[in-house]
Amino acid sequence: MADTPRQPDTLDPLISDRGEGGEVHQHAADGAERLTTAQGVVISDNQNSLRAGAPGPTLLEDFAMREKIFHFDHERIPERVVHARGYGAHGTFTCTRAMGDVTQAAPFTEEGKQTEVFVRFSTVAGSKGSPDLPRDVRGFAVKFYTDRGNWDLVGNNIPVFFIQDATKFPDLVHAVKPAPDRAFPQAQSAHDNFWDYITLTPEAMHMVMWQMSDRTIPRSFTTMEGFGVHTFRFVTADGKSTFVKFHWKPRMGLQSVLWDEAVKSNGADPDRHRRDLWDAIDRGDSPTWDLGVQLFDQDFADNFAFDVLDPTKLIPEEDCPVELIGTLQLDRAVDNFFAETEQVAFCTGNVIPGIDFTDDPLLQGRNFSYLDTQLKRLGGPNFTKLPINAPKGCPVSNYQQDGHMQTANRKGRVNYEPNGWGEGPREHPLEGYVSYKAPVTGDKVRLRPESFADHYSQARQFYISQTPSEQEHILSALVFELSKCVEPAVRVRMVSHLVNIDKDLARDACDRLGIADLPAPAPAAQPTQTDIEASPALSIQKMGEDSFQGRIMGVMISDGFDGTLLKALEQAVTDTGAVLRVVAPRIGGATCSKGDLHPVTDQIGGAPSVLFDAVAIIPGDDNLASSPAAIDFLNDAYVHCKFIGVSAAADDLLDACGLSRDDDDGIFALTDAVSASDLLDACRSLRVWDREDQFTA
Ligand code: HDE
Repeated sequence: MADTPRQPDTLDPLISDRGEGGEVHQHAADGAERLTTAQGVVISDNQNSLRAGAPGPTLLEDFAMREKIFHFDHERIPERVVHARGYGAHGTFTCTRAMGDVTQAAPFTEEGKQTEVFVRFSTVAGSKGSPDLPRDVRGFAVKFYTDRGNWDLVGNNIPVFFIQDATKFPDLVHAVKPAPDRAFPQAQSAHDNFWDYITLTPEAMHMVMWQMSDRTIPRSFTTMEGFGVHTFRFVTADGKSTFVKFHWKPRMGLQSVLWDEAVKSNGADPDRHRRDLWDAIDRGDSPTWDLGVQLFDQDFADNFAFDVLDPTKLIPEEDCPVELIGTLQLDRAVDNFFAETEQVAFCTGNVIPGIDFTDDPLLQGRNFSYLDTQLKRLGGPNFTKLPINAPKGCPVSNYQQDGHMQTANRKGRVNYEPNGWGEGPREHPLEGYVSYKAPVTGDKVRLRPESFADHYSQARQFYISQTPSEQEHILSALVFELSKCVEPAVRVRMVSHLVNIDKDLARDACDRLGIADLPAPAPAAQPTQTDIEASPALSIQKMGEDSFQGRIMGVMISDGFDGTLLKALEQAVTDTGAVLRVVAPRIGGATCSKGDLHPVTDQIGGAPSVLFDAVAIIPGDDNLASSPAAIDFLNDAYVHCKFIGVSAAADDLLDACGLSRDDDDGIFALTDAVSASDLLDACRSLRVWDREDQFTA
């Protein structure tokens, strides 16, 4: 639990007295902690710089002021070139199935073994201060502090990537980031440069379908999956290799928000995702994911319809099951955001015995990029000495020395190896990391393998695996994004790719974009496999968790509300393991019909219903029917397909929104404890998707 913040009125008072010239001095009482310079000199006055006379010119010799401002001037470090906006937490990985038969990797050697971890979630395109809910891929990077060294699994919440070769990455990122002349749009792909690049890059089409789906607007970090993306190798101590793909499965189940919610949420609470994680840990909820692996051998790889080294392809769970081998629990927020979340340095090259790379060309390029970028960002080669990056589970001993901010040079004269002084560490051929002996042959060429050439079949598979509601979301996302493109040719080019993915989708896109004729299909290196089967595991709605646990119910009340009913609702919410937030016209509280003041968590204007998973409305004397914020609260909850509980006193507000509790299965009459628990029961299915049928695009 977080420390209780100190109340302002308990701050140590400064004692004020007057100097000989009548000037006021303030100082702390004896025993209070002293403020010092970085050199340890106690500071006498932190409010006034040293001046020649008062008022008078400030003196250069004021070393305390110069040091303070010098340090402040250098507080910022370069933000990450991608994934700048992120949020981290500490936790534990627990092995639930020993994997010694396929890997010697330390976290998996025995059931029950625990390994400390640090996880950083992120968006990709936005800068450090951008909002949490743009349409964007999310990073899901995990640092395992194992007893055989640090292993970083630097993944995303989408199992495939836009490109097949690392050398294309700078172009992709330039295209999605704000244009260099106008410096907008921020944290968005809805612009010409992105779609211009993407439509000239057919290999991106599979990922684009994921990007246009609800996967890129997750409800929270805690309701998204994570994927290692590349095929890696598990390797045993005697050198046997098994291919492996990593999956993180959220215990809360998959859940996303609607685009309109995301847009409004970014205004109402741009920190929504980080706040959600912080609050969940603070409540003691310990967000949890299972680690799953898809294991397969060369034979499977040779017979699989796509190349397992192609990062734009996935292996459907139906073809190769995901086996659960451990759990990740986040239970400790950072003490300091900068020291930990900002300075954490993930490197795909950080592997341990038992984990090895494959020839996936994206992975190979990443292995260069991550180490390189940390040097720029953290200012020198000694970032591994920062506590968040230093191994915790094993000793570190080598002859690396000096460099910026060195804190751990060896003692004595020996700084090389081998040495005849009989001192210092030596390599160990058996315990040390030995690369898998993968055979390598071939000409030195710049050539994409033919087995990477099918760019549309898995894009199609993803689309046909979605529910009609999810397909509609993909279509409207495409229409939204392409409508932001000023250049008509870019829109047409994208539709020509959609023709290769799904003709109906392409036709609907034409219709909604106002493109008169369906364009010819984009030239395809390989034709789309039209017989490809759906994979239900790719759909969020099909994989929903059927639980309201950890979700947030927002109840709107006003003075004179029914206190007994609110209590009943509160109980039902608590019984479900959910959280209740109480919204009222005034933050100071609302008085129930019996005259008792009830605390509230949010004021109506600052808590639109987009911030909640379901809502209830229990008005009092003020029926809220003439409050624009209350009308928006209910209207939005309705169009965002949320479950709604209403007391009889909410009838006028329902009227004001043109709604009635009789014609919607998702609107519940709240009268007593039973109806409150019925509402919470219904909330398990999270959304009333049928409601979408009545809305037109
Ligand atoms: Fe990254 N990526 N990436 N990436 N990536 C970075 O490293 C890069 C890729 C991912 O929370 C950078 O420390 C290249 C795939 C995450 O600190 C940089 C390529 C996947 C994070 C970099 C890729 C990722 C990064 C920027 C194409 C999913 C945030 C800051 C070959 C498997 C880690 C940094 C954190 C960060 C390079 C593609 C995930 C520049 C060259 C594919 C989660 O090194």
